[in-house]
Amino acid sequence: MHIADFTVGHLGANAIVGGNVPIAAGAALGLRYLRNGGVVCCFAGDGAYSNGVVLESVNFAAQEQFTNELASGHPFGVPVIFLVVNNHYGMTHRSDNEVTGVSHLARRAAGFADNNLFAEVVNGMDVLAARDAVLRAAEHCREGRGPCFIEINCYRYYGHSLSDPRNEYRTREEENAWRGVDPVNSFKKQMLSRGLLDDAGLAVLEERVRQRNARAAIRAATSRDPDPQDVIKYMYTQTAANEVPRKFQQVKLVGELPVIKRVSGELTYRDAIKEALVEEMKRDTRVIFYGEDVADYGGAFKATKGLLEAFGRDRVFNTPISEAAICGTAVGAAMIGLRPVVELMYMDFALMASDQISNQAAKWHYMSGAQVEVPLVIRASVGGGKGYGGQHSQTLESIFAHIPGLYLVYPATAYDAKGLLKSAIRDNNPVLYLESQLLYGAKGPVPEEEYLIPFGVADVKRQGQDITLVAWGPAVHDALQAAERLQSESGVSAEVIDLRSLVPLDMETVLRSVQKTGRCVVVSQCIRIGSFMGEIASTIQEEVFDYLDAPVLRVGAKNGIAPQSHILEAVFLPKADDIVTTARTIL
Ligand SMILES: Cc1ncc(C[n+]2csc(CCOP(=O)(O)OP(=O)(O)O)c2C)c(N)n1
Repeated sequence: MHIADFTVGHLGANAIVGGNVPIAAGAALGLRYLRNGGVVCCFAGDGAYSNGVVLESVNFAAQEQFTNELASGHPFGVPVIFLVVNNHYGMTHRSDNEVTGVSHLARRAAGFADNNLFAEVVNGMDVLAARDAVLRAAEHCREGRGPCFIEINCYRYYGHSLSDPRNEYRTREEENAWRGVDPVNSFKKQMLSRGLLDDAGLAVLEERVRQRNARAAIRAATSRDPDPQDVIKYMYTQTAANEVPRKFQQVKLVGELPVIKRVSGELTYRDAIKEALVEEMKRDTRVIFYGEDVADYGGAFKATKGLLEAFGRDRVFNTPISEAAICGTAVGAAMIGLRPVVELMYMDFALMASDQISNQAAKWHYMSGAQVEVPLVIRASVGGGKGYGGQHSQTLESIFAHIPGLYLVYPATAYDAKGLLKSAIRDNNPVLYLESQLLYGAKGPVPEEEYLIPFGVADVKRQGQDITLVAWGPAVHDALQAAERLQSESGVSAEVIDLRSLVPLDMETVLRSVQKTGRCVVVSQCIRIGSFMGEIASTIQEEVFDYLDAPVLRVGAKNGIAPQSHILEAVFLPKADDIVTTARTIL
C-alpha cells in the first residue's frame, strides 16, 4: 500500500486486493495503441485470484477480437503478464485445500482462451527461474501473443501484518521448511558455487545493499512533513488536453462519418452526444471508445451508431459484460496516456464497477501526489421514467457526488450535452457523465461551430424574481414546466437554475439567485433521503440564511425503490405538479 513511482513505470500498489488487475489490463490495452514495445507485469496474490474483477480482467485481456480478423487494423494481443504471487495464504486463509478448488491457480488460465493462454508455474524461491519465466512471458507479449499467466510459487515468512502471530493457522515447522529454500540465500549459494562471486565480493555487495536501504530510510525519516494546508491539494488536476500533440492528430478514418441530421439548427440530445464523440475522436487518436454493445449495434440507446464504421474497431469496440473491467481498464489506459471514453448501459451498473470508479479512477491523482492524471469519461445512462424498475432506473448521482476525486456532470439539453461531453473528454480528471434516457430524443439548438461548456458553471435556464428552482438532469424540464404554471396560474416569477455539473458545483449562482428571491426549492429525480438535494439546501441555509423568507424545500422521488409499473412510477418520480404544490407552500 501507498507505493507508486510512475517515473519508473510503477502504476501504484493497491490497497484493494485485486483492484490493480483491471488497471494493469487497461495499461496493457493502452500499450497496444502506443506500440512502444512495453509490457505490463501485474503482481497480485493468490487471494486476489478469487476476486471477480481479477477474473473479469483476465477475460477482458484475452478477447479474441484483439488478435483475430476483427483486429484487421492491428492484430496484437494485450501485452500483460498476470503474475500470481502464490504464497499460499491470503491474510490467514489457505489458498490450497481451503478457499479454492485448485491447487495451482495457473490452471485457471486455461479457461480464458482456446489456446489456454501461455501459463507457467514457477519455483518462486529460485531467483533465476523466476527471472527466466518473466523474460519468456515478456517476449511472448512483445510478439503480440499476450496475455500470459505466471504462477510464482513462494512463501511469506511473516504475518500478514505486525499484529498477526501466525500460530493460529500454521506451524513453525512449515515456515522453517520454506526458510530452508530461501531465495536470497539460495541465490548467494548458486553464485558462490558457480564462481560468479567470492566471499569478499559478496560482502561488498551486501554492504552496498545495506547502505542503499539505510539511505532510503534516512531520506524517508528526514523528508519534510506535509503542509496541513495541502490536505486536499491534489484532489483534482487543473489541466486539460487543450492542445493535441502532433503525433496524436493523425486520425485515420476507415469509413464515412455518421450522418448527424440537423433540422433548423437543432439536434437531438442523442445526436449531440454522438457529435461530441465524433469531433473529439477526429481531433485526438488517444480518444478510444468502448462498452457493452456499443460498436456494430451503436449502444443500447443508439447514441454511438456509426462510430465503428468511421473509426474502426481499433478505436471503437464491444466489451464483455463486465462493468468493473470496462471502468478499470479505462483507468489503466488513461494512466499511460490514452483518453478512453467508456459506456455503462445503465447507471445502476456503475455499482458493479464502484471500486474502479470510486477507489481507483477518483483516487490515483491524489494518492500518487499528482504523479499521474486519469483522463477518462464514464458515460452512463439513467433509465428513470421508463418503467424499468428497481435495478434499471436509479438516479444515483448523489452516491458518486460523495466520492472526492470524480467530476460529475448531468446535462439536460442537447446544447449542454455536446459542450459538456467535449469538455469531459479534454479534461484530465475522471468524469462521470450522466445521460437521461428520457431526454435522448429531445431536440434543441446546437450550433455547428465548435464550443465547450466549462464545468462548474450553472446555467440560469429561466430568469425570475420570486422563487428559485434548482435542478439538474431531466428534472430541469419539470422545473421549467412548473415555472410556466406558477407564472400563468399565480403570477409568480420563478428562476430556474440548471446546475449542469454537480462536481464541480457552482453554488455562487444558486446563492446569488436565492439572495434575490428569498425562496428556494431543490428538485431532482433522486430519492430524497441522503441525496445531493440536501447538500444544496443545507449550503443555502449556511451561507444566505438571512436572505431566506422560508425554509428551503426539496422535491425528489419517493423514498423508495423504483417501481416497474407505469402507474406506480408516475407517482414515484417527481413531476411539475409536485414542484408547483411544494413551491406554493412557501410563496
Ligand atoms: C477487496 C479487499 N478485500 C479484503 C482486503 C483485506 N486484505 C488485505 S490483504 C488480504 C489478503 C490478500 O491475499 P493475497 O492476494 O494472497 O496477497 P498476499 O497478501 O498474500 O500477497 C486481505 C483479505 C482488502 N484489502 N481488499
